[in-house]
Amino acid sequence: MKGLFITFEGTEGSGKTTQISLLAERLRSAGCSVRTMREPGGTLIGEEIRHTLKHSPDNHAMTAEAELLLMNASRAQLVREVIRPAIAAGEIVLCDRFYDSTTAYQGYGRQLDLRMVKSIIDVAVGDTRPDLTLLFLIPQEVSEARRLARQPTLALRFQRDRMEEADRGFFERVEEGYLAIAAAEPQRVRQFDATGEVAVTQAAIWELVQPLLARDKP
Ligand code: Z5A
Repeated sequence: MKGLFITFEGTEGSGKTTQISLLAERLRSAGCSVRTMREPGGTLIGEEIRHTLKHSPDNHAMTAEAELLLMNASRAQLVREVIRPAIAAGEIVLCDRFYDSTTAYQGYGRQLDLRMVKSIIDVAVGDTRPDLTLLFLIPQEVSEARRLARQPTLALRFQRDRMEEADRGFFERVEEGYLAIAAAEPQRVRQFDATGEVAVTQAAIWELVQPLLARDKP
């Protein structure tokens, strides 16, 4: 049986990580073989790239183009080393961010040419595309508050996060990008309000995922 590939998208602090772990637990209890991963990262090479992108003390001067290529270098490795083999083995792959993040953050947020962004993504992923993308929507203020709440933890580790240092206009453009992506591909990208209780979002996600599980059954 061919596996399933589900991606999770949205702005910072929208609850993706929390929900991935709950969904993985539920799927495993239902007897499914599940693989969870995050972008950028998910492989040894990808995690090194993640550090460079986010936390390296020397990354202040990174250009938007370098950022675009590094995100997709990490992705090219993850797709070939982990995602494709897992799908081929019939596993359910849950990925915290995938190429829609690049369109939203580097395309809309950094305002790089969208056609160029798309062509780089195409190189990184080839025909590996998600079966379903869950887009978590939360208001900017909630996202900002959750971002600020973890600053002390980062400071304790003597870390900073370059990606989170962008201004409000950047995050507003990211949100606009996500809405444009969802409007262009409503079948694949299912958006929902993620401001409610964790259990409410969890139930909404299960409604969307469950039909896909039955898909391959006779
Ligand atoms: N990026 C990019 O620019 N281009 C790309 O192509 C890719 C990524 C792939 C990755 O950051 C950064 O890279 C990201 C986009 C960029 N940057 N920015 N800026 P990351 O991997 O470190 O983090 P993230 O993906 O942005 O996720 P996150 O901020 O860690 O949040 P989350 O996973 O969506 O949420 P969470 O960790 O589950 O929850 C956040 C907090 O809220 C936590 O304390 C929870 O307990 C709480 N929470 C969760 N759900 C709820 C509800 N329902 N109510 C109340 N509180 C809740």
